[in-house]
Amino acid sequence: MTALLTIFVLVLVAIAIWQMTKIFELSQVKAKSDKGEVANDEDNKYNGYLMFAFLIFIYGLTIFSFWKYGKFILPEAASEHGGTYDNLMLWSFVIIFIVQTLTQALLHYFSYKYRGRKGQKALFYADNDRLEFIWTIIPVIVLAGLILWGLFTWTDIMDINDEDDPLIVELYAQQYNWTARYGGTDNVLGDANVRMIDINRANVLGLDESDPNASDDIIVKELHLPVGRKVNFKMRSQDVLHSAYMPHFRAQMNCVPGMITEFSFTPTVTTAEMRMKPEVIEKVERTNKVRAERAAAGEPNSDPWEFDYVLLCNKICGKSHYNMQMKIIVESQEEYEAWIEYQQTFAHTMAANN
Ligand SMILES: [Cu+2]
Repeated sequence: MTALLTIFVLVLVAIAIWQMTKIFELSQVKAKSDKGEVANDEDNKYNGYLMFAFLIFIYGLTIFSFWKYGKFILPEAASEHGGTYDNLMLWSFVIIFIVQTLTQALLHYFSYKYRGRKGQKALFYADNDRLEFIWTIIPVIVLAGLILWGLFTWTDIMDINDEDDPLIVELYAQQYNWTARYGGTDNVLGDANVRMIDINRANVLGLDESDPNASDDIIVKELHLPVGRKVNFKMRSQDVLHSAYMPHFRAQMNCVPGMITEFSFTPTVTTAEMRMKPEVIEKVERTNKVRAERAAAGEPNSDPWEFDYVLLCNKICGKSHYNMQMKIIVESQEEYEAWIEYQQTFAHTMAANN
């Protein structure tokens, strides 16, 4: 890697020297004659056509990207607020796309139309009130609309309250893994602080043993969520800034050392249901094809893959940041209860380690 970078830097230095020599040469010939160096009508026409060629190139690139990379977008949102969020995003992109397509066409067309021609003098246009009014008022209305819509959506999504009896789950981030904690039968998380972490006794999250709410807390390495029930997440970080990112639920919240941040959502699609969606089936097939090729070549990371929701870290928090993840399973209420029943409580873990 270092060798590659050194070669890259040397190539760049060589290009810089070559360019500088060219500039020096050009500055020398200027004095001799300015006949051959000034663009004539033929040159300008040629450049005008090149403008059109470039326009076709960027449109072509856009179509190519849609065709080639369109399949990499996330599947349909698996949370209650996800649809509203996706809608806002879709409309913002549609507007940007239309404006960009039109303005690029106009920009390149006018560059051609008003190319340099002998004897042609540019028209000086001081101002036009009506034109300026139109190109000011349209963006004002569109942008104000998008911002207001965004603000309402944001307020709606970020309204974290304890109505509808939400499930309380703590997401604990540290370099480089996630731990989840459930409130247990009382659905209340016990107090915790990094200063109370006791690795020897497996008190990995620093729970306060004297807090009665802590004894029935359940600490796990795999997040199980019952479908249709609101979940209030409380995030903590042990060391540096992390970010809890659950892309399929359109959720992300920073985890900041020394404070508790919150996010709330209601999962609407179970893992099993998600695995049956055509776009997910296609993605799994595509990925496993690549993995089969890797396996045939004897390369690592080639085990067949099955779709699962994930919690990822979305802040570059160190060298293994890329692999900081936890599996999320959305299931029926019964399946969730059956699972949680078999998890050890904090009091049990402490008793076992005493
Ligand atoms: Cu991280």
